[in-house]
Amino acid sequence: MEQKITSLSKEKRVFHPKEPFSRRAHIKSMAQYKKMYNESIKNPEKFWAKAAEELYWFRRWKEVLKWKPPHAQWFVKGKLNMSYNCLDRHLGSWRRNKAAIIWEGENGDTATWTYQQLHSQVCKFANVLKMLGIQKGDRVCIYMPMIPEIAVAMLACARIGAVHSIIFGGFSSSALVDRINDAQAKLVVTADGAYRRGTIVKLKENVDNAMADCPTVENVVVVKRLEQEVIMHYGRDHWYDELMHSVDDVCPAEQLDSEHPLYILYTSGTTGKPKGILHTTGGYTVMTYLTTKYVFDIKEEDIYWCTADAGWVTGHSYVVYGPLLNGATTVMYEGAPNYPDPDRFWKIIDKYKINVFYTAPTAIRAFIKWGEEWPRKHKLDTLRLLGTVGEPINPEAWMWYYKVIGKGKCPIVDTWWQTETGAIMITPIPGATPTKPGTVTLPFFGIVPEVMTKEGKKCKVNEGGYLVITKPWPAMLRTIYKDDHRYQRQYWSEYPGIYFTGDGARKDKDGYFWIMGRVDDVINVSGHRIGTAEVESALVAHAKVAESAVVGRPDDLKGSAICAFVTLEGKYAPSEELKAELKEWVVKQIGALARPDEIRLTEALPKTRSGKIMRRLLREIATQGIVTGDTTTLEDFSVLETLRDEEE
Ligand code: 7RM
Repeated sequence: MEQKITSLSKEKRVFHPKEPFSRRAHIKSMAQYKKMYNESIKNPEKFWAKAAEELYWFRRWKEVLKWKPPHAQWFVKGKLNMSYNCLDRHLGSWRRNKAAIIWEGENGDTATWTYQQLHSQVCKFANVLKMLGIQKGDRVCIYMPMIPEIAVAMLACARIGAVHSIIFGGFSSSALVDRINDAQAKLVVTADGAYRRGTIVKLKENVDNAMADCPTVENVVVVKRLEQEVIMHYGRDHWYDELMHSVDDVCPAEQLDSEHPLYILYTSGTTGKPKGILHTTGGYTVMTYLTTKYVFDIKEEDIYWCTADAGWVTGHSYVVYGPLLNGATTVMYEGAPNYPDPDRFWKIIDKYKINVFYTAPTAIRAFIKWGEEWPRKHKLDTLRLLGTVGEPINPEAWMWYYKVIGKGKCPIVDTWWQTETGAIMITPIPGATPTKPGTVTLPFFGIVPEVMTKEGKKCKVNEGGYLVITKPWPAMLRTIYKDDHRYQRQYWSEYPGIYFTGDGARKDKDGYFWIMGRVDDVINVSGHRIGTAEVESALVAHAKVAESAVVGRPDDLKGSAICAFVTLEGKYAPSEELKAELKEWVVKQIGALARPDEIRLTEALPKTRSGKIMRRLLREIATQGIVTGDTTTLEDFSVLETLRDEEE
């Protein structure tokens, strides 16, 4: 059977970086990018060593890379500390008085923390952790809202060599139980609650419910965020503020081995129990530092905002670690994008004069649905660079972002990476790379991706296949926590010595990568394998469509039939005529092969907390009418009810 993925996309638009942007950028031209890239892959060890020298090491490494596939060690025998590099390194200069974190709560509370202030808090909390018996290597679970204290908790762990495991604040107690037990965490840091869409999320209550089944947890530290009565369990629970009063602000950063674990972050596999992705210190520090610098083109005076929650890898690498390593000012926002109104993000951008803005396609599609009038009410004139991550961005959403938010003058960096890769892997460099809507363009320095056939041959130009990474990179995951077999099977068994991403992709004539969606989601229509992204993009390009998710349903004749779930833009009503129109539209846009057999107009799509569409659940609905698989990572359960109701 044919194994390549058939590409149907016809996108042709190209946008060049504007001269004033390029002139001031770290990397100013394609020629410079190409020269640096070629050098970086000719001698990656030299390239990464040079980057590492921009950071502080207690002891220099002996060897840049030790690669025994599939296990890598980076900056072997080097000693460093992430927290030292994020904080102490800046205190010797004027940056000690620079804003490290600007925070806005959903309820309008605000706070600005300088590097010096953040350093003091981190040192104090590191002392608190030690006082509560946390030692180097112990696991600490963090279950908190987006408040500055979450960064304090992360950096305090990193300071003493404790391994943090952040669990997204939207997860339930049962998700907490699984993750805490897998990591054998000794301590939980939480808050009495969080604000979300004007209501209260009872974080502490969820922790309490989990505790009966978490025998390894000895202490729970509770940050006071709300005026909520919570039950404090004597001997186990402690108020953060009280503990912070009882310690001083001197805590030398542990000199940690480069391969000392920094954090575990659980991601749900398509099936089975969540995988604890393990990241270590040296390589991750170097690569999040360098990608932030070049991809977001960070300038000393920039105010940078990544909207991700810290419970997602994007929050780890590009809200906290990457920006602080660069001495940048990072903005944190606690709440929802549409609270109290759908222009909250645009208000925040104007209020803090944000320069660099990084968000997800799911958010952009929601803004489109809510209407242009919301961003139009705001100036947005401080923005100079936009970014996106998390899913393929449909060209229509890209164009909207470019025109309505960027006013046609901000480059867009569409960054491809994964929890497993730790840092951005394929991305435009904003002052250099001409962009095209819908492509993640070219590899970052030192990264060698490829598109391969099932048999391990390089695909031809525009031939869809499997996206792989052929060389180790500094921020790569080291293993799946306590399950190295699964690590080897999951990522390294498809092609020996080559990292399997699980994404489908093609490379165009310019060498640009186009992500076609997860290979698990590929639909086989009459022997042609079709990626979800292109059919969805064709639907989203229709004026009445806000969002769509396409799945395959078994079909006797064709193998799979295409079933498209579609949400309409606010002002349009569902009808049979519209369904027929959409089917014809797809045929016109990309061809008869992709004609949806069925269109289901729906109010909402099921998504993960980071906004990724859960096609697996839609597949179950399209096939069996009900969902039987795991739904712990689903953001909003009512969506499943709606999908079922709409069917009747
Ligand atoms: C950072 C993050 C990883 C998966 C990945 C892709 C998809 C991420 C893009 C993208 C197209 C992008 N980590 N993905 N970025 N697809 N274009 N720019 O999202 O572990 O949560 O997810 O997300 O399928 O494999 S993640």
